Parts: sequence; C-alpha cells; structure tokens
Amino acid sequence: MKIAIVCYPTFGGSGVVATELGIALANRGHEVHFITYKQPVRLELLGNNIHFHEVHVPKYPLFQYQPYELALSSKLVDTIKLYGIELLHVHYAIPHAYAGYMAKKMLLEEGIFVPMITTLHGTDITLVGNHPFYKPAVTFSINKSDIVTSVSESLKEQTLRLFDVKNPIEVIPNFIDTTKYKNDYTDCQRSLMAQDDEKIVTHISNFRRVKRIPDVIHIFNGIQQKIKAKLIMVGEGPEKVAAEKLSQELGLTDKVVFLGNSTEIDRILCFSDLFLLPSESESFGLAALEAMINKVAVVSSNVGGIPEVNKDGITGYLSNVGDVDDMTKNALKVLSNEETLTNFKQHAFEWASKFDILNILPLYEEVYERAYKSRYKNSY
Ligand code: GMT
Repeated sequence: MKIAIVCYPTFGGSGVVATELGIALANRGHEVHFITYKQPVRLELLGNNIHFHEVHVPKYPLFQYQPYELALSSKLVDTIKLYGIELLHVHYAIPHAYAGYMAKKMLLEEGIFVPMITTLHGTDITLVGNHPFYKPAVTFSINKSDIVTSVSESLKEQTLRLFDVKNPIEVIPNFIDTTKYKNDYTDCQRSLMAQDDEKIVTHISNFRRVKRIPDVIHIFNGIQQKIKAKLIMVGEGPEKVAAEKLSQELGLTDKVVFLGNSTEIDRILCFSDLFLLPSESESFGLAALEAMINKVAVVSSNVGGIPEVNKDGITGYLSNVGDVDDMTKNALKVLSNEETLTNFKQHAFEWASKFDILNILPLYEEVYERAYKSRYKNSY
C-alpha cells in the first residue's frame, strides 16, 4: 500500500511513534511517504520504500503567523497525486487532521478519495486541543477522519469526555521495536557516568512543564541522601535552565548530568537502573516503555495511560502527581536491594516486550485495510 504519514519531526513521542511505524511499514513492503517540515529525527535511512517530502512555508511580511496548515494541505494534495498515494495517516490532531481533511476535500473535487486515519497522541487532546481556541476545529477534524485511533485506553476515555466525538475511537497502543533494543553491549560503558557503587537514575523528556522537571530533581535529591547515585537528564526544553539552577541550589551539580537531546538513548538506558516520570499528564509514556525494554525500572505518577505501561509493584511504582515523598520512598525501595532491583528490571523488560512492534503493526495494517476498502463510500 502507498501510505502518507504526517507527523512532527522532532524528539516528541508522537513523531517517534510515527517514524518507527513508517520504517516498520516500509520493511513490510509498503511504500511510505513522510510529509512534514523537517526530516524526522529518527528517520536515518531513506530507501526505495521510504520517502521524505519537506513542507516549505514561504515567509511573507504581511503574515504575522505563517500558514503552515495551508502549505501542508497543498503539499499533501500534490504528493498524493504525484505518487498515487492510497492512504493518509496523520499523527497528532493539531493541525495535521485539519490539514488532512482539507487535502481530502480538494482531492475529492478531482474525483480522488484518500481515506484519512488520525492517531491521537495526548497533548493534542488533553492540553492544546482542549483549549477553547482550538476545540471546534479539533472536534471537527476528529469527526471527519475515516478512522480514529488513540494510543491508550485512558486517552480514548479522555477524548470522549472532553470532545463531542461521533466517530468510534480504536485503541492501538504505542510499541517498541524490540530487535533494536536487544543491546548486547557487554559493558554498557557505565564507568563513563558513575562509580561502581553508584546507582544511575535517568529522566528523558522534552522538558515541558507537564513533565514536572522540578519533581525529578527533588526525587533524586531524596535518593542521593540515602544511597550513592547519579542523575542523567536527557532532552531539551523550556524547563531545562530552571532545572540546572535547581540542582545547583540543592548542591547536586556534580551528581546531575544534563546531556541534551540524544539519538542514542538506548546506550544511556543500557547503564540506567531507574527511570523517573513524574508527569502531570501522560497519554502513554513512550519514554518509560523505552526504558523498560532496556531493563530499567520505572517510578512514575499514576496519571493518564502510564498505569497501562508501568505496572505498580511489578515493573516499578506509581504515585499521585506531585507526591515527591512517595516517589522518593518508592525509588529507594527499588534501588536499595540488589535482588529487588534485578527483579524489577526483569519484570520491566518482560512487560515492555508485550508492546513489541510485531504485535502492534498488524493492528495498524488491519485499520489501513478497512479504511482503504471504504474508499468508494463518501464519508463527507
Ligand atoms: O510528551 C510530550 O510532550 C510529547 C507528546 C507528543 O505528542 O509528541 O507525547 C505524547 O505522545 C506520546 C506518543 O504517543 C506519548 O507517549 C506521550 O505520553 C504523550 N504526552 C503526553 O500526553 C503529555
């Protein structure tokens, strides 16, 4: 099948999921066309089956805001026609579902029907999409999608609660390519980061407010008062400078390492013992899943889709948002005893393995088949 994928090309989870899905589809023989404003960060190899089409937005002094949706929908129309694309899969509703719908309408004028699948990822529903300024357009484009999927049961429930959605929402959880993470580094180069007797705690995110970065630092502060430990902070974002300042104020400068964005998170997770994810809201928590497949235990908040990924008392622990004391206590429970830590790590790996892309990809392919078969049905 010829599939166009629209996503954000950055380090955010939705872009990562879209990219990994596209690569896996291409490996299965589909022809995949990524359409976005920059080559997605995890898309290293472009081959026969993988294409990338950049959306350019010409700058014009009259515009205070450049019309990206307009440029995207035009690019979609041109690319779909040029390559005979049969199906459009948009990741993150804003503005992709809206631009996708416009492209569909324009194509229909020319007698071309291309079904659109919209995958909801989280903040497009819980944070941004729910804002009154966006809500009518988001509701409209969800209802105009041929098939809507969400990455967790929790996100589906939230969408149904917050929006007047007429379409059914199908849950297809996020996934992981387990073969990519079968890291057999005999030595994870742990010594680069910590002494033998130090535990390694890691956090990876886009450092937005919703991630509650100060909680990460405070939890680690509590941990290092009881056991020798290092904290590795991976990512870039608006909360990073404040986090650096906070760790300095708490006297943790030599124990907290800020690495910035990385394309080698598997190497970092390889030597990590515990992953912290105290988010305010999280539709799934892909970063936690990536940690777990690398045999890293998780201490997290219990919001949104996180409990579908991190199993309380088995793969790590869950606490209420903002309960730094409980998260610290839980982290110490996981880290203090070598045998306990090994058990948590092993269980994390086993549970994460259930999200293997080989189990999830057929669910998307089935959705594509169904959407494609509906091409003669006018869905407007
Ligand atoms: O977490 C972010 O801020 C990035 C955001 C995105 O859209 O890239 O992540 C969302 O989608 C991920 C992939 O489906 C989920 O794993 C994250 O939980 C979700 N983030 C939130 O809901 C805050």
